[in-house]
Amino acid sequence: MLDRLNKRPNDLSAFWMPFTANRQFKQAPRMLVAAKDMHYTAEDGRKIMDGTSGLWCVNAGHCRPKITEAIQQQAAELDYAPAFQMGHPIVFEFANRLAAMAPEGMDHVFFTNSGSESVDTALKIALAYHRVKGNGSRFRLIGRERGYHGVNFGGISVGGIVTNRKMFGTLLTGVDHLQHTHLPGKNAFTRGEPEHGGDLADELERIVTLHDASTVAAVIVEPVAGSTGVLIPPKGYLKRLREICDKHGILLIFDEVITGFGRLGAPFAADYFGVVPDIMTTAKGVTNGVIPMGAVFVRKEIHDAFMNGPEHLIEFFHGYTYSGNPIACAAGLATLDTYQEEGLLTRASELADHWADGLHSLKGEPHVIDIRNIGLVGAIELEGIAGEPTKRAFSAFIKAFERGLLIRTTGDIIALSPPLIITKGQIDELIDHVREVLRMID
Ligand code: PXG
Repeated sequence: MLDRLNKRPNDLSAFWMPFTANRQFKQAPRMLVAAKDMHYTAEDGRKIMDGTSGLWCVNAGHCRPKITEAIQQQAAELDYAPAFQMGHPIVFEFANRLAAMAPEGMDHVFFTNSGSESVDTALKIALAYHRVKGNGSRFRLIGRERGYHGVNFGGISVGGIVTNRKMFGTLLTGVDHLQHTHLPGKNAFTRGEPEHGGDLADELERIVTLHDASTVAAVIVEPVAGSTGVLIPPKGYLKRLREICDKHGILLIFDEVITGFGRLGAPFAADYFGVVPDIMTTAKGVTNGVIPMGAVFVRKEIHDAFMNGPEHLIEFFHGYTYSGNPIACAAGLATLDTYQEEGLLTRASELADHWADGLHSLKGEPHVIDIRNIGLVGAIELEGIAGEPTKRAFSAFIKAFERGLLIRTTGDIIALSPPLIITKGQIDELIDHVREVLRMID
């Protein structure tokens, strides 16, 4: 039951909250009750600026009318259609629209319901691809330290965030990891792509030599690692990964769950860096975060490799009840319309300098040991309190929320990724908020 005055439920106990300090939250809940464009409304009526696009997903800002209307109309017309052995028009239309905007050659789309599902789908496509090509010995998957690829078993196996892995048994076997590219000693306070560390891609050559290329199926990386605290690829790093994969017949997977749909100032990170992977995982911004959905893009050769054998047989034993759900597709089409009408897929490139100036003006504020930026993403790394990691950034998060700004923290890093509709004036406001918060916390 809701208390209609303050909209707060009178019992918070049943809901086990994801990736949340449940006990802390339930003692002092932070409730959001409405949202519009750049702002949330908290239950006490305060406006909270969204410095994180929700969780890196609401790229066009909140409660955009076109998207709302599309969802309402679709829900009234065709609410659900079976995803297996049946079709409905809007899912084909949406796949075509996505393929048309994807990097060159990525012209087939497999729908999922989240980034985690997109990642596990991509890993399965990679393994099965080698097998249908007669290369079943290629079973190894290579991820990277500090990588985040969602929370399903495939994703945490190739992922490199220790807390997300250590409780969950043996994970997938046959996985190895590249070193992460975070070199604060050399690259601290770099604007954009760091100078140092491009050669870390050569470690892939070493790993491939160790296992032999004939056992390696795919390499998966986030072009810009988001969740771990915004690690930007050093100059030349992604190109070098591409070259090594090509040399050895290994598939390159870009996890673009965060970087997709305009976050860097180009539709995808593949466009931004001029490096096209073989498989690309997306979610979040594909529907502006409004309805759960993910989309895995694959190259024609990969898709076509499955299209053999008797035509009445299923080619790929994988899919979800809600793959290509009609309401999600309607939300997605309206989202693409909104992005296109407002130029949002490239808007971050127009704002990037102003954003970088603002962020780097925080150098010298208390506790700040590094600042990183690219497109409309930024990170401010704080010196942790001795013996109490994460505490300082978490108190920044609480203080910021009290003062009307939503930020994300991971470890002792503040991550920022505002909706792509943000104005320069609002960027200044956001940065001023952060500055004040840094001066307030212990
Ligand atoms: N891959 C990447 C690169 C991600 O960033 C996922 C996969 C998983 O997506 P789903 O939809 O299953 O959550 C993600 C998700 C944060 C944060 O603040 C990041 C994510 C999710 C929630 C919070 O760092 N990324």
